[in-house]
Amino acid sequence: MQEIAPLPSVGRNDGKNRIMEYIFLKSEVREDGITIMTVSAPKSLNALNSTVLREIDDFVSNLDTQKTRVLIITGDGEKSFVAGADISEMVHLYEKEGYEFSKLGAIAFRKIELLPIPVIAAVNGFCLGGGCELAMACDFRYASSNAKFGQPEVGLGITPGFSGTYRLAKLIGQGYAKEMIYTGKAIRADEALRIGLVNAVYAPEELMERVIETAQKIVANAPLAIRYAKECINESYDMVAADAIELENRNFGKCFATEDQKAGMTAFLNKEKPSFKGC
Ligand code: DAK
Repeated sequence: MQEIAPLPSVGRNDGKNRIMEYIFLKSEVREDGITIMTVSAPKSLNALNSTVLREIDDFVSNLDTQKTRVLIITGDGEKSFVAGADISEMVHLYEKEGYEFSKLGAIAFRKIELLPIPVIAAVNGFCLGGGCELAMACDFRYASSNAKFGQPEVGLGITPGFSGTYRLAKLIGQGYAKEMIYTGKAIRADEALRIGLVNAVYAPEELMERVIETAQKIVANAPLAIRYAKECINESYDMVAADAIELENRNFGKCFATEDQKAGMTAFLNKEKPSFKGC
């Protein structure tokens, strides 16, 4: 039986700042409030091994969501977003390790879903299995025209994991989800657009520019209002209508305790552009 390797790379402190050093992640923290996290395991088309999953967890857990207002997740290179969980690692696992591996991904992806800021997946190629599950943990997805989406797990003798069965069915409906999962077939970006798995498709060379454009529009809005709206949309999925409406009422009310609500409405009445502080 193979043990899951201990995390070989995490952030460290240099006395003042936390320094992130990862093997399989690259990150760019931009001045405009946008951070880009890139999964980078080029030899395996950015497949997710347990170290990548731990690094994603570490990255997301330590992201400064005051400074970063939108997170973009993408894959390194032109061919692949993430080609799934790492089959060369999974082949050696037995039940207990399979369960641990599953938890690693499920916990990391849930942290992405629950981040108090929007997360956009820029899907730049193969988006298979665990890759599709990573993309689905993001708030929404833009794809390049060469992207391919699929849940090929049953062809490997396993079920989709990392909450794939749950999120895919919620996102595109049970019929399409079951067809994708039972057949394991990959679908093209235009088909993913048609069934609502992605919001938009762009030429590969245009993709990141378009994602950043959308992220900048989000950054211009009130961060707390976005945070409360995200919480309502995420949580109301699992609620009965009365609870969902009450949560919305509460979060709407909370906005009136913010300076940004006064700033936004005053700017509108003065025919000015608002400037939001996030408080
Ligand atoms: N894992 C490991 N290595 C991979 C990989 C993967 N998922 N995908 C690609 N690679 C490696 C290839 O083995 C190859 O390595 P070398 O032979 O060069 O050493 C290299 O990347 C380039 O790949 P190809 O030579 O195959 O490139 P092609 O362009 O010909 O094909 C492809 C690209 C993406 C169509 C093909 O590589 C492919 O079919 N890859 C596997 C895709 C796949 O089946 N992905 C799903 C993996 S299963 C769960 C939790 C999680 C999951 C399941 C359950 N529980 C909690 C229950 C998740 C499961 C998965 O994601």
